[in-house]
Amino acid sequence: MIEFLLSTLLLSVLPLLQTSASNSVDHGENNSTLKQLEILREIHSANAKVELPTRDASLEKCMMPCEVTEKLMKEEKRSLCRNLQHSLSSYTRSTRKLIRDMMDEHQRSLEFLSTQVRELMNKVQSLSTEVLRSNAEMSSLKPVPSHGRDCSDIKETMDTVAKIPSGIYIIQPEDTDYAFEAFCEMDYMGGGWTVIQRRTDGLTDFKRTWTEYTDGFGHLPGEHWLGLAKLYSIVSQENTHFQLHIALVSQDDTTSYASYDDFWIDDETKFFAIHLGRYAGSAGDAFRGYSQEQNQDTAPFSTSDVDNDGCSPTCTFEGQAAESCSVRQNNTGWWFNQCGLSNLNGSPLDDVDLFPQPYLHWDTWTRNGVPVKIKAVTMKVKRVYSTKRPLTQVTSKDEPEETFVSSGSVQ
Ligand SMILES: [Ca+2]
Repeated sequence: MIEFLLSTLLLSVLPLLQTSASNSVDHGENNSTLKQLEILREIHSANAKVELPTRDASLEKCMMPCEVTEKLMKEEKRSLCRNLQHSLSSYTRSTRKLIRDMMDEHQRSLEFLSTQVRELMNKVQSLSTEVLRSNAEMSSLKPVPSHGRDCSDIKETMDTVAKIPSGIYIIQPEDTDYAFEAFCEMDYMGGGWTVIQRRTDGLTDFKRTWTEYTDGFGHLPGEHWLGLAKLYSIVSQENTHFQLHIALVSQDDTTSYASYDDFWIDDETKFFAIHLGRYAGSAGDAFRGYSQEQNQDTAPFSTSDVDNDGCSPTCTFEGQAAESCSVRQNNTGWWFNQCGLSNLNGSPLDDVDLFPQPYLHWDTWTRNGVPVKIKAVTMKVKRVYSTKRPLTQVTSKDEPEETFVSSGSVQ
């Protein structure tokens, strides 16, 4: 059977080989092809002579052709094997390289992730430490879980039991349906002071809108504005009136103060207009200034977005025309009146080189005729108990007393 197939194959290949050989002979190029052709001819003639033998006889008669065939097949097989081995080894090499590259890539990714995790762990650690430290620092500033109508009320009701410290307390003024936190100064001048404003380090932005000045902003233990709505609820309680105390610190660490024996504000429908009693102090009555044009008493509150400053159409501030006192003073809120001599909410102008003036204004506090540069201020209110003097008389302009002077005067 094999011989038959081989013979058939040779018959079909021979003409091609002959043609190829003749071409090669013509050019004298390929002797090996001729040899192969000779071998194949031999095989063919041998096969042609052979009548289909019996199995036993064929083994003997086919010795030569079979050997050649076997040789060719072996060579073919070896060639195939070599190719296969080559392909396999090449495939193995490329697969190994691919795996190596992937592992390297994974290793790099793992190292990157490890670094990330380490950095995150460090951050978490440092944040945890920070939180613990903050908690430890703030524990002394946590609001005391006691209620009073204001800091004076808390001082009176609690201080009879034990001395109470300054700090944040929860207060709920009379006739209000909500409680809020406020900083109470319990040591300063007899204690019981509700802080309504504090400036110390310039870290709180006082460039704020009407809503923010109404609601309050800042950090109660540090710089803050309690809020006009809360202030109104405190100072408008029945059968009370409040003293306002303004403590000032200059940039060269001298202190001064201004005090008003009565202080209240209107509600929001009247833009929280300020009402001041008689002045006492060492810093001068900057709220009223030196003339009626500078008088901020009874002035409504103004912000950059709610303008009640009385500049119509403009007024002069520091030698320049101003349409809005708030805008001219870096969008801060105050009881401006054309614009007046005080603004304790002032903040540094964005371009301080152009306007290097101090930003906290209490311009009746002067030295050598020049307003003192102020770096810190606290505004606070305290209940004043005097049943002898109704509010209408407190603001009277012709009732001098030992400490407080009548409205319009400047010390
Ligand atoms: Ca205006």
